[in-house]
Amino acid sequence: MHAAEKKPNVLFLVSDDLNNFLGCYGDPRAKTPNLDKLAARGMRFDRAYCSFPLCGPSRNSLLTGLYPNSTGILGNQQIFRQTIPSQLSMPQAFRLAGYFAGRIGKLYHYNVPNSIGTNGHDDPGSWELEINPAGVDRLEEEPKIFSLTPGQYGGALSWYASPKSDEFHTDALMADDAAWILERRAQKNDRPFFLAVGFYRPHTPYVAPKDPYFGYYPEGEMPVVAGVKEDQADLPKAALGSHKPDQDKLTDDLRRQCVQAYYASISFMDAQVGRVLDALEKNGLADDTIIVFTSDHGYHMGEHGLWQKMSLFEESTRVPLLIVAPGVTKPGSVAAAPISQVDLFPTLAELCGVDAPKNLQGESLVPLLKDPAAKSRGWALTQVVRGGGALGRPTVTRDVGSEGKQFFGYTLRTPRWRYTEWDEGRAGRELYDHDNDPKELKNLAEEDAHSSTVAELSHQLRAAAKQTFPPSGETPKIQPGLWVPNLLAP
Ligand SMILES: [Ca+2]
Ligand SMILES: [Ca+2]
Repeated sequence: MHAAEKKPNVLFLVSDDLNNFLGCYGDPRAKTPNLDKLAARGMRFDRAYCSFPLCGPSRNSLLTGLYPNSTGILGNQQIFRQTIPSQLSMPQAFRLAGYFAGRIGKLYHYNVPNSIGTNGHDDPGSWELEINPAGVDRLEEEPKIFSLTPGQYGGALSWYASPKSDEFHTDALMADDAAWILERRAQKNDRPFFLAVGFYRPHTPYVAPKDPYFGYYPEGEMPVVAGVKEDQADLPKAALGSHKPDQDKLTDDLRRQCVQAYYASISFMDAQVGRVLDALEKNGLADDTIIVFTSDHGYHMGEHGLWQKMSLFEESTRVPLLIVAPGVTKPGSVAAAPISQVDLFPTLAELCGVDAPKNLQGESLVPLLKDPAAKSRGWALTQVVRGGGALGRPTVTRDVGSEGKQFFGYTLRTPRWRYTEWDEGRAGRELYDHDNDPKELKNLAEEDAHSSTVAELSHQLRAAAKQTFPPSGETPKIQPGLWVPNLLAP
């Protein structure tokens, strides 16, 4: 193939449970020099949102370009091959277009830390090469990890300042593997590549080398969110439904340690991103490679009294998104339009001239990449499930709330507002004015002065939610007998 005909490569970097605690997003504490440098090279999306603030549903959605109501995946431990088996995933579409597609670490859902070093709930059809390293964080250090629920590390708040340096940890081993693949790809230079690297940090347990990363964040200087009781007074119960009982054990000292370890894990992950980007540069690939960096959903560090994910507040739904597209994005550009991660598949397909399935539900961000003021959809929709065991086996249904078994929360983000309905409003509504209340502290939904805004946004939210279902009218369900992914370390 002649160089002129060659399609661009894609380096797709995704972090796990990372919110916007990054220097390039204005965080006052974060030491993230590599991601800051990446943001300066291309476009930073300031209002990027996941479709569902939980690993499995979000990743299935992002990698298929379909909302969770169309993948049928509303919980972890499941994959879209069990619900919509013939749908092409994004990396699979690239493979069919002649790309080398490789995966290192967590792209589809994994139980962290137990599935580190395995294929997790992977989709083999998406890749021709999969690499699953495991470092000391998985293999040696678990007995030393502090956890709010002793013995549990993935769901419970848990952390450890490791005495072992970077090169022993899983995310650093993944950066090594990425560098190796990039070198091989540059040598062979036969096909373009789609290389996906899924870092595990800063997902719990927050394990990172003590030196230097914990030292960047002195425990006594870590913030503790104040005024939680007053803030919660105007909230429907469902808005706080992601609270876990063991989090009542948190003292302010533990909160500060938790925040410190979360930040330390972010800086450690940032250093590994830097090593992958250095390898891209060193192998002469940077000018021909589109770089995407994002996370699978946002994360709470005590805002509204919440920790981790599964809420519909800004902190849990918003994700970092940086895109460098050589010849398309301008250095240091910023897009303020609300966008969704379902938009990534159509975007990369357009940038690379790859045929995408016709049923994708997002829209290409290429106009925004060229001009951040370009017209776009103007909203992003995120959903979650409450009741009926939201972390168990929720199912897609249009009859939400019926029989009191489970109900959906939907939240719509526009440039100015966040509007949320729980069980179509029957279990509460929330309205926040981001022009005046970026922390979403004052719920305006029941105030007369805002009734016309609520009516308008409610109409818009329901129209948007309708678009998240497949046009056939059939809601996807787990089909018995279909391939069940290879599981799992105990
Ligand atoms: Ca996650
Ligand atoms: Ca409030």
